[in-house]
Amino acid sequence: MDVKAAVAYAAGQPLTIETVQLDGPQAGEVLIEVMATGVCHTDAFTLSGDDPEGEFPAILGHEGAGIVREVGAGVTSLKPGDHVIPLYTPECRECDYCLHPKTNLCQAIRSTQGQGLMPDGTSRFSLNGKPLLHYMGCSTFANFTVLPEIALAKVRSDAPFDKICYIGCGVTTGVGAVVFDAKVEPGSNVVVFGLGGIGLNVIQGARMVGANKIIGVDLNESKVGMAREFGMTDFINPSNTEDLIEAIQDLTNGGADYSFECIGNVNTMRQALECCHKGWGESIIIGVAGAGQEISTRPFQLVTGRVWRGTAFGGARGRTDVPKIVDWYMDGKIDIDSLITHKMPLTDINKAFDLMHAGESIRSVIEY
Ligand code: NAD
Ligand code: DAO
Ligand code: ZN
Ligand code: ZN
Repeated sequence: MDVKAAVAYAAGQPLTIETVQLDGPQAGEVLIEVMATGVCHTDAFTLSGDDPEGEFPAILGHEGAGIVREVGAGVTSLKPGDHVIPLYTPECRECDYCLHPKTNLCQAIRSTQGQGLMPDGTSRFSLNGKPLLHYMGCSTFANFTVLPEIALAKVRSDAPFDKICYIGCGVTTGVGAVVFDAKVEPGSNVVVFGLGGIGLNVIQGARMVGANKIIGVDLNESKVGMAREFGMTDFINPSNTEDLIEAIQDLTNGGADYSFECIGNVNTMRQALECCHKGWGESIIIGVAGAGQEISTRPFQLVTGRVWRGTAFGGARGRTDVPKIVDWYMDGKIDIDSLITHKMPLTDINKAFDLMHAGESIRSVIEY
């Protein structure tokens, strides 16, 4: 079938709106109509050329929501009409990773997904007979896409697509890091480095679980108002603060119980570890640093009980946890609406990247 897509032909170039061809679902696959998609920093990272896994030409986008239109042979858990959120971290419920209680990193389709291909090693998208690559297994910058059944979370049908698409990445990454990975206990003191689309979701996750202090750290003071609305209790601008670690220790009676790095900067990753409480503080890296960058600290920081760890997709097992997060949104436990600062049609998608680079948006959503 013909579908409308924003094609990334090469790193560093704007996306081009094209009519491309999409083959129907093979065995174990599902055709969905994408109703809305967020534009995330990771799309921009790949488009910039800094992503070592980034391959072109490709159809980017990984933060979508849509409706099942056709299922391939053997698909049992989904049917046409079901509402779904694509999962760049699938959940097969059978691989060693899915069966291990400590990870959400299902590996069932990892190698082909990393190459921009479906599990059978081919692409469903093409233009003038030449294949176009899939992206993060999702390719939501097209109004129809095909995914494996294990990479779709079935969600309730009364949830608005233009909001729940954000659960496909940013919301789940931030809220999930608090709830599923760190498992922050009520009364904990939490520090959040970076008050962007991820950090704000960490803040509302921390508020939801009953954290005590939620301290935000950012260089940009314009982020403060929204962060307070989401639950931030204290704010520190490192550029006005002589000793950031000491300032955090003063506010938290010795250090954070949990810190979250939501920037992707190796220097703030170090600060996030070192602001943790001696003996038990845990620092969780969410930000993705540039290719080839390395983190460092004095090993004594770890010897004395601080813990350094990271999270992908908030530790969520997508088919199991994403429907729960949709319920949290529909029950008013988390706010998504205020974070969707811009909406536009696919034809304006390059504006979404411009707004992101200018720091003017939290999330832009494309509605098909
Ligand atoms: P964003 O640009 O919206 O927010 C980053 C914030 O950090 C901004 O408010 C900025 O002012 C602030 N900042 C920048 N440099 C700073 C510094 N030196 N000190 C203090 N504050 C600083 O980005 P985002 O969309 O929130 O994404 C954050 C990171 O999370 C990115 O690296 C992204 O790739 C990553 N990410 C990770 C996952 C995952 O699963 N681990 C998923 C999605 C996104
Ligand atoms: O299983 O080896 C693996 C890779 C899992 C990829 C997880 C992606 C994590 C963060 C990238 C940013 C997401 C938008
Ligand atoms: Zn698996
Ligand atoms: Zn993302």
